[in-house]
Amino acid sequence: MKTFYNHVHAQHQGKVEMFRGALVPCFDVPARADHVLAELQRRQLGTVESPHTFDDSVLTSIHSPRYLNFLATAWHQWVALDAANADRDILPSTWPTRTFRTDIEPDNFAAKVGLYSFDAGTPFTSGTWVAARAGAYCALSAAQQALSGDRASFALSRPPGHHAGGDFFGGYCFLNNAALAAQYLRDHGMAKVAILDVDYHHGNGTQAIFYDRPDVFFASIHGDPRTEYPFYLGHADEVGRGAGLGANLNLPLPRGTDFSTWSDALTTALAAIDRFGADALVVSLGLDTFEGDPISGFQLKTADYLRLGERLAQVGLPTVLVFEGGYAVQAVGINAVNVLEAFV
Ligand code: SP5
Ligand code: ZN
Repeated sequence: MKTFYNHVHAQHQGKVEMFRGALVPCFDVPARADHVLAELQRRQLGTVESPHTFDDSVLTSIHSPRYLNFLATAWHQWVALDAANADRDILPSTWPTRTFRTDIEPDNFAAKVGLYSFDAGTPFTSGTWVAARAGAYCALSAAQQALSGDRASFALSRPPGHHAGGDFFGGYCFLNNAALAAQYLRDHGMAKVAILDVDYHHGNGTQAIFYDRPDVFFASIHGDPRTEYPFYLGHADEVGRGAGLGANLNLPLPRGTDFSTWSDALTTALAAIDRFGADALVVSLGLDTFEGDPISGFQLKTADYLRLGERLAQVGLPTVLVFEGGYAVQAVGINAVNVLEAFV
């Protein structure tokens, strides 16, 4: 199994995020990905390669040109406001909620940041664009590997991606790595692609991107959005729209859910993916379902990730696994590599 990894992920190193009226240290730290890399190397599981690069047209298969232009120029615009901003991260503070217009991109920089985001927990830093783009290239390279016949490939992307929509960032995500991989598979001969999102948080960005489409099935097992982030999407009655009706499956579970209940939801999700008849599977592999995760509420144990890897392999499809959340920094490497090792 090949892993795609680019060390420039570490250039995305947010300082603080907003939590209950205070700025607290970021949970998405570079060490997360580096623990996964170290564990892959310790167990000698496959090879680690640098991603290929891709044309901008590949990114615009999912993201709007004006959003990509914002991401590419945001840091320059920020420092141009005030040279002292070079030592501060960009954090949104104003948003166009209901009744506001989003068709006009404001000239004001803070207003632009709000237009293209949905929370104050996702700092944009000097290295964010370079890291996010390299992470997207990891996912696309992993998709290429699946197309060339590999049974499984892993994108060790950071920052994560599943909360990012076609034109917004949030939830620590900027480019939707799993969506880009799924679209790449669609554009290169795979007629039907399934995405299974096992991150603790609902993959609102991925769901939104494919909500109207019959060719990409999205299934997600996550904390109930009535109490869990990202709150405003991920309910069980969201089943797709128009031509995409029936191609979206949400399985929200309460805080405190353990592996036995979680595993029943996995059975439901995998049965639906089987009925859909996908040619390939993309897994949004969040490890924040772990009992020791500092911001999440499920109770999965380290050994449970071996069971998850076995179940994913039993689906029998070419599979692209994409790293998402998982904030118990010391455990995330072992848990992620448990999935991968059991899969292969
Ligand atoms: C990819 C991913 O997993 N994104 C998750 C983003 C969650 N952002 C909100 C975090 C809320 C932090 N709560 C702190 C609880 C401390 N006890
Ligand atoms: Zn998460």
